[in-house]
Amino acid sequence: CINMTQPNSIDANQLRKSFPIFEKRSLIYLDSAATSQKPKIVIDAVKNFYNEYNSNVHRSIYDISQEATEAYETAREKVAKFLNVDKVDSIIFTKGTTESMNLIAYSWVRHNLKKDDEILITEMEHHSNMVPWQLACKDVGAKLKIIPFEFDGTLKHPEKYFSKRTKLVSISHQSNVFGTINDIDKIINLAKKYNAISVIDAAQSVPHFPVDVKAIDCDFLAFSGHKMLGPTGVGVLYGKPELLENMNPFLGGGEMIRSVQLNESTWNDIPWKFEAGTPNIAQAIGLGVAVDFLNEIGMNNIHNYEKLITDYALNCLNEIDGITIYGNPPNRGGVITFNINNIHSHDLAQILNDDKIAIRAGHHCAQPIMNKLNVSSTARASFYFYNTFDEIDLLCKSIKKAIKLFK
Ligand code: 7TS
Repeated sequence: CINMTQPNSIDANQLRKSFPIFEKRSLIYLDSAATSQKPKIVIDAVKNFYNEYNSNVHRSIYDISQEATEAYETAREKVAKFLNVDKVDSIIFTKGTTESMNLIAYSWVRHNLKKDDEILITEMEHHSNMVPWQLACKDVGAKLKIIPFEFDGTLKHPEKYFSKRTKLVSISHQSNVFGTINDIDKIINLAKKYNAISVIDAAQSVPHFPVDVKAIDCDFLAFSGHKMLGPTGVGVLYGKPELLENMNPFLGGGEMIRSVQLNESTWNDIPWKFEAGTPNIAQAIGLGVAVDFLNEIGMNNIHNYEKLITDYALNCLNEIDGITIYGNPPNRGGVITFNINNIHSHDLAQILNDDKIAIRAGHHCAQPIMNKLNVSSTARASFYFYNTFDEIDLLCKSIKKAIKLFK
């Protein structure tokens, strides 16, 4: 492998010390696209909530309930600031990207689309940015149109797929298979030109590089807390306030109402109109602390470091005989999907696991990509700022060992 030194802005070995899991076990964790590891301060924030001020939010005047409400709403403010969003009430806490997409599909699409309208997605979407639209299209008689990907993992001429019937376009900011950072500015501009709503699946982008919602000016943006150092069970839907205000609620129940009579009800203001029931309080507070941690490191530093470690990994992996790396997008993040000749990805993952290396094997919730690549499954290594260049060397060494075993 070529010699590369780490930039001074990120010291992965030092940062790893903030993550208890790396202290407790020998682990080369290369599956951060599935979920990231959690720093101690996030785990402690969740623990402290339950130990010290566990109570429900938005409903009681006693001290700990006020504290819980304040911490929960502060987390929302932190997320808004992180995204450069002025209006905090445009940040809705959901369970994750999947729920955020379903919220749009139920509360916007099913009320605004009719027969023969079109929703536009791409062929490289995660199932959670595909299936909710399939279901909604079926319900309203709309059509789902697909922008195909090229084998280099990019999208060519997306403008060809827009029409005056396009009412919503939803696209991943960064692919969880190819690592492609898609040109969302182009897509959002096309959406504006065609008067369509733009939705950004930011599950793989917000954790890894600065995302300025004001600058990109999309209508909706969704991501998951657990991929950005936060707990599972909390995610975000950003929506333009004027859209959210005119949308019907998604789930009905407590919290989301203003008044309830026996036969009808009125709705709370945004964002609470979309947060029915007791929310994931500890998790949202944990996400706020994760945002603090990311800010401290600096999203630009994270992005630059991941670019270096990904280039390094690509160089090392490309030297391996019999490897196929899927996609070669010019603008990419830290996700590399590949196969090794004559070794099933599950067998490879098993052998790597013996060396304490965690990679993902399977379809990565993107079966249409696998179908087009004509494979049933692939191996995937994905990186975060806590991965070291040494770990990449060990990954390549372990893959070479697997090749020898299967000879
Ligand atoms: N969108 C993208 C681009 C994703 O990568 C994922 C999860 C989701 C949406 C769904 O997120 P969730 O938190 O609601 O589940 N991606 C992966 C993955 O690549 N491996 O495991 C989960």
